[in-house]
Amino acid sequence: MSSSLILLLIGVFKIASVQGYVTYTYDERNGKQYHISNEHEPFNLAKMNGRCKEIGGYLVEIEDYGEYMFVQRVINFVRGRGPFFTGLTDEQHEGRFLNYNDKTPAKYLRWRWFQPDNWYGEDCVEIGYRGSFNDIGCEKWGRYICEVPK
Ligand SMILES: [Ca+2]
Ligand SMILES: [Ca+2]
Repeated sequence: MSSSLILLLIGVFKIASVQGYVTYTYDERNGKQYHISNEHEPFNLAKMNGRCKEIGGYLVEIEDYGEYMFVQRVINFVRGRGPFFTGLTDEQHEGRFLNYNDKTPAKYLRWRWFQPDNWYGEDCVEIGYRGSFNDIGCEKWGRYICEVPK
């Protein structure tokens, strides 16, 4: 099987990268681009969402299973060290996860076993390379995922 066919099957296409990011696009499904930051650095919701805005997007908001699967595949494809931060946070109200950018409620949650556990007050959400979500401290080091709509 050719590598291009494999890529087609998993639906992950790397396109020209934005500086500082590894960039993937999908779609026939939603046409969105996903940019994963290259640097491992202390996370900060406002700062990272602001950086996503600079490239026309916002911190990733996973809306359904299809998008979840795509983002998980991108993370597996990148293979770098995580955690990979999303735009979800429950910093305003414990246990109620909202998208940081527009404060809308999470539409799709797929927690890892025994998560979210709010361990020592974890209010941000990461996606691991094995998929599924974990609440994690918002100040932890990691990379973040921007979503850029059409
Ligand atoms: Ca929490
Ligand atoms: Ca946790």
